Amino acid sequence: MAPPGAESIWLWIGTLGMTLGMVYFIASGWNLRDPEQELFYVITIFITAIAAASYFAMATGFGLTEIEVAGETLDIYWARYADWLFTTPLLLLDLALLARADRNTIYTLVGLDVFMIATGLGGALATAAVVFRLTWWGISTAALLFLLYFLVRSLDELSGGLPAEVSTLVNRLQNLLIVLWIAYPVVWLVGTEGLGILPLYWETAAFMMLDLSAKVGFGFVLLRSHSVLDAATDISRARATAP
Ligand SMILES: *C/C=C(C)/C=C/C=C(C)/C=C/C1=C(C)CCCC1(C)C
Repeated sequence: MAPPGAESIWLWIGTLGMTLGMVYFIASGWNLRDPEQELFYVITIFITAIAAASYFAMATGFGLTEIEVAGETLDIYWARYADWLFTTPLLLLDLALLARADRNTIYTLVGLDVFMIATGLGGALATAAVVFRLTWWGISTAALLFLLYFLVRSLDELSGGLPAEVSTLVNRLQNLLIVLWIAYPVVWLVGTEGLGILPLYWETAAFMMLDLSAKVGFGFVLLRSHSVLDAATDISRARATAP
């Protein structure tokens, strides 16, 4: 455990942003009675709750550790990975449920995702040599690229069977997810974990803005239209009652 430096300002903003997002989603889903729509709220509320707790842990120095690589001491916020390990599968679940993906598709997405975060953590904590850290980064990034390829392919197949407004929303969320998620390995690579071009202060700011967009922004786009969620959940009810 080490005290966080000047970057803690971004971690407090992250804590506040995630908490406000969570409160907003709780309030806007409060009177919902449809269990299928409720599920989207429950998942999205958990995403922001986990992230708020993780940001609080980082801001107060609990989520921070110091490791030594090639004679240099690095501040590593390990709590990020604990957060991402749970929140990224939940984000994929939100999108997969909206697109009515089958179980195998969901398991494959979650499996690739957990592998990606776990190997990313390997890269953050490996101390033997910088080249090994970068190798972990390469493995994790390969998993991300495969995950995104698989996601696009699966959603493309599914979108034909969805009402137009639902497939538009799936598409929008998918594009948002791709753009934001691809930025993570870039920030990591140029940041303190990788090549050390971007100082910890700005790296922390970049991850905070990405996290807020990928969680609160994503949740907002997903949940803002009840009529689309109605259409998304209606088809399953129609299917369930079909002979
Ligand atoms: C809310 C948090 C989100 C959406 C986090 C997403 C994180 C990633 C897509 C991280 C990917 C990484 C790699 C592909 C390479 C190595 C390091 C990581 C973990 C930053």
